[in-house]
Amino acid sequence: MQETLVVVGAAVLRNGRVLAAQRARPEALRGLWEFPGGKTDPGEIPEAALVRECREELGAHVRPLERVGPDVPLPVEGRRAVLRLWTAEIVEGDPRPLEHLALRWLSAGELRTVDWLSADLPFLEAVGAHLTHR
Ligand code: 9L3
Ligand code: MG
Repeated sequence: MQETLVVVGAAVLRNGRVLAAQRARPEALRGLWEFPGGKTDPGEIPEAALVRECREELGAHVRPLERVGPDVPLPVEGRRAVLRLWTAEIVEGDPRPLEHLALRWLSAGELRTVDWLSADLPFLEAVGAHLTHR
């Protein structure tokens, strides 16, 4: 049986806000918001994938801080996969939407004002605990 694919996501924190990213593709997910990240490569440590994906997608160097919540099952291209989330901080650079339509920095009060991918919804409560209210 094929191994479970780990998709990593980063709840990038800065000044009491978290970074949300609006997907451009695939068409079915276009316009929906997510924590940036993506699939681990074969043999790649998940934390390394998180750093690589944030560099590719945001043009910034981030550092994972701590795991947020349990893995969320998520089918990817017919494979068994999970979404695994970390909080993260920026080490260098200012995130830019290199592969997304837009980026937003959300406070706790704004966290539920964007239309999240369903896989990311179970993490919102735990992420919100890291944010300031406004
Ligand atoms: N996905 C869901 N939530 C996220 C991320 C980073 C990814 N926070 C889903 C969307 C895709 C799959 O995982 O179906 C792979 O993500 P990507 O490699 O296309 O970013
Ligand atoms: Mg991605």
